[in-house]
Amino acid sequence: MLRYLSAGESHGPGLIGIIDGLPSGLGIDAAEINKDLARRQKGYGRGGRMAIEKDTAAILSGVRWGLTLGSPIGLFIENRDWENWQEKMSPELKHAGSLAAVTRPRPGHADLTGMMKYMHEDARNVLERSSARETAMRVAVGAVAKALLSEFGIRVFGWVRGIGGVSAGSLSGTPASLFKLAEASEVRCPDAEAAAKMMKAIDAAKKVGDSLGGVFEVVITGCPPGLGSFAQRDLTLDGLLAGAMMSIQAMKGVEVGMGFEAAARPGSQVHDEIFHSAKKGYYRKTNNAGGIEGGMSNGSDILLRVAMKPIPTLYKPLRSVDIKTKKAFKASVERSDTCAVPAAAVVGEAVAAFTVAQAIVEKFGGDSMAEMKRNYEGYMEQVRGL
Ligand code: EPS
Repeated sequence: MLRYLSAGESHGPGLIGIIDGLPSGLGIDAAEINKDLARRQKGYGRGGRMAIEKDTAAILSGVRWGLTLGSPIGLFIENRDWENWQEKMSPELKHAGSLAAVTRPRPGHADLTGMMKYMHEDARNVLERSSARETAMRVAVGAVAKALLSEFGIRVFGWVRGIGGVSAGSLSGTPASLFKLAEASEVRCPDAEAAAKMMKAIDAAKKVGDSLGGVFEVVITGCPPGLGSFAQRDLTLDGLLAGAMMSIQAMKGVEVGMGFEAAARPGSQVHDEIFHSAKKGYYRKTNNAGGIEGGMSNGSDILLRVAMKPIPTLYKPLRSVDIKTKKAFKASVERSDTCAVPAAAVVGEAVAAFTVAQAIVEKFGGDSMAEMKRNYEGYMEQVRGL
């Protein structure tokens, strides 16, 4: 079983991650992890924090001379901002009270319900962990998962489809070519014309202290047929991917393939017909299913589309209530981003990569890469023979 846990507050010393269940003999390069961490930090509309941080992952365990050992991998990402918060976020009692409590919960954030649930009178005790700072570790863990996937020819691409109601036109090209265009764009959108409009929308929102959400897409290529299962509800690959996406802060909806549009069409215009040739084996000319049928990957590209709500921290704060006085007040203002959809696309890639890596480990098992690859090759030969 492949799993991971993370820990760490937004303004604590750093973020900790432990990945358990990877086979031995997998090549891990910290530079590849750091590349994705840098991608997450970029994007038009990001706020002041990203100017402070320069996220890099230290590999503390589980890797020796570039290869996994089969033991748990420990990762650490330092928060540079910790320098400014050592007393304010200190674990020591003697520093208690060195920062005023946050008592005006932000609508849309975890603040109020988190205070109720954990019996806190200071929303900081909630927001420190509910902050999207945590996604830095998700991206590091996702980069490790991508290393495993690349051994099986699986690649994960993410880009932005829309921001604040501005949407890209129809995107044609291979996932790799769209990804290349997106990487060159400040809002990570392959459509340059739409990207310029998105940046204008971000400028306008920033000017009035507002924030913007949007939609990103993740495409996974090279999956063998048969990851996930129809046999048990908690094994369906679409269920697992949708759940993983929804677990990212601020995500409000996930579509697979044609998504919600399929609900409005007759079946004859939705389902992908099946063909066979000696060269290609079984194949489909369309991919409305988004690469998943019956909870299993079917061998086509997996297509996911995810909606992110606008970040709830507004410089033009919404109405809230002070939890001490119960009087109406404007919500607290924390430093924030105007738009983080370009960064969310990178986080989406990471959680998708980890979820598919879990399915790969589940299906092909093995304690070493050699054992896993043997299992994979044997299965692929069997599939080709059908
Ligand atoms: C983030 C770090 C945070 C925010 C943002 C994402 O840092 P700080 O709170 O110090 O500014 O910039 O998180 C939110 C806006 C949020 O509401 O959680 C990061 O590393 O991505």
